[in-house]
Amino acid sequence: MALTISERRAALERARFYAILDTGYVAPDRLLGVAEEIVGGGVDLLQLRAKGWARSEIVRIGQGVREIVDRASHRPLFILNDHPGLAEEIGADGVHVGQDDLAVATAREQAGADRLVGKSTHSLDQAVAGEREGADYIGVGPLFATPTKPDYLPIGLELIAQVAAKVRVPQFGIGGVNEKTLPSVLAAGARRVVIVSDLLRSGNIPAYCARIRAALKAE
Ligand code: TZP
Ligand code: MG
Repeated sequence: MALTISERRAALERARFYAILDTGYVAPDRLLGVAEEIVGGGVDLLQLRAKGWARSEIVRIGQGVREIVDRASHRPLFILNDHPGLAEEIGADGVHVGQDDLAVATAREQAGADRLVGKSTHSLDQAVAGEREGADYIGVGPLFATPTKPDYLPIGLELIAQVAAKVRVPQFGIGGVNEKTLPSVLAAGARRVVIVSDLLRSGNIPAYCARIRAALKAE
């Protein structure tokens, strides 16, 4: 059974560990296996990010990820990067848009009113604007230089506390978050993080997820 928007927002409020299944890091034939490992690792949110992929392929993999998420007893939220028009067909819990993508209201209109909309922000002004625009959550970053978004300048850790003081919707620190940087990110005041490359390149995804969850719980 699909969750209601209030159930989805409540799950988001509790969430702390957000993983992105980025097709830039995983061979196509490994994607569903990796999704299974990430979900089994107990993440709170899983995003499918398939830049440059054909819509039909995104739907195919997206539906596979949906089935994996549905089988998990802890029911993580499944977010689709971009493509709000595919959210219903895939059964995503929400979509994620960047600064150069559709406005939040337009994404929600296309995805359906019962789905979450998250937005990437790269400054305090953008974070405040993202909440005003109606985003259910915001990503704040890149905190550090990252191979996943090589063209972006790091914004630094000070922004975490500044955003927390001004924005009420859940905020996820993103960009260069890994096992080494996580303690500094938490010490800077972050409660929630997104991890992409460090997770996907780790040799043992379930063990990696367990260590991150333990570090988050200890804070
Ligand atoms: N948005 C800001 S940074 C980033 C995105 C999608 C990528 C973060 O990836 P990584 O590999 O965890 O640094
Ligand atoms: Mg985008």
